Amino acid sequence: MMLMLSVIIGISIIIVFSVYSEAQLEQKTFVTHTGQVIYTSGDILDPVYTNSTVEFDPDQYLRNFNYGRVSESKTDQIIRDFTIIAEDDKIQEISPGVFYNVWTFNGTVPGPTIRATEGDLVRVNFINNGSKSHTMHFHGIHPAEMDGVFELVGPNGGQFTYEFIAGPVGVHPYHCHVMPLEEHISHGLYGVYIVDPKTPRPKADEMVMVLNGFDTDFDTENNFYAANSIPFYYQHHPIQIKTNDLIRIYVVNMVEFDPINNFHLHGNLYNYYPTGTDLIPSTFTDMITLSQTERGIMEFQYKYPGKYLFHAHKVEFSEKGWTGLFLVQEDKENSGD
Ligand SMILES: [Cu+2]
Repeated sequence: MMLMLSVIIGISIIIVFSVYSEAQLEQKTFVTHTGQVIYTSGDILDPVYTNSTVEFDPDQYLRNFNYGRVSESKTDQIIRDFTIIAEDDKIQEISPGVFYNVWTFNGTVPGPTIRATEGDLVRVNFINNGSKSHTMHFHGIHPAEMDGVFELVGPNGGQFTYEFIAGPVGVHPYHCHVMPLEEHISHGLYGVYIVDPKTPRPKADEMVMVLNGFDTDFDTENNFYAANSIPFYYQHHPIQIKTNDLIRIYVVNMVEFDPINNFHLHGNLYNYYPTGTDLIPSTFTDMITLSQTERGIMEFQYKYPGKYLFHAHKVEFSEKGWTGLFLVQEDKENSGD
């Protein structure tokens, strides 16, 4: 009898607990000013993306490189074809409960990381599905008519093919160059373009970090800052790396409105290659300062396992989201123990 009673009480507790847990996970519904229905868990720091029109995962973006569709011409020229579609009507929850009209290349801010080897023919089929004119302006060396400044690409399906030889070696930004530039960049029309040397750099755990911000109340000051768009993301989802692994970060500062940004690494120093154009680092430091579109390559290895911060040492930026963590785990296979 007592056993029976205990079983009944036990089952009741489980039922009550599971109903309670489900209530805790209940999603809230918001209707935006455009009439779009969006759901959020209401969590304070970890945004949940249920809006199907814009999906952005900083973990996926971090190590995702788009090498294009590769072909070879009769003269052995490597050709890399990319298709980039601009849109300007998407709403994204850029911080929990904060919805912002992002302007996107291929649906995300930043756009895809385009990657080629020096000397390849890069061909970008650009389609503007936005409601305003947009372009793609690549930093790098190319003919004037491929510069994406004077050749406006009209809205609702306008097209343009950018074609140039990849170079110089390094890490470069690309962005829309239509006036008012401040508006087109700050809404999110930018991304990273990497040109690899013909003799590849040493093997490494490679990642891309775009330092950016969002002015959500349109007062020409950023309300949020981040590495890869989502404030505090890598603080709550630390980037996992291994001791003694060579880490290579392609870092590009795209913050609008503020004259400088910077990158500080804890418990370590890094070799820094400004613009990535030289294969010999110019400095060994734990701190670089970058103005808009300034960029470079950072390389480092962690000797000791543990959690290490990386963040803007412009503290205002780190307190508004531009901060993250590396979780360094012991590489037992290669530790030599
Ligand atoms: Cu634009």
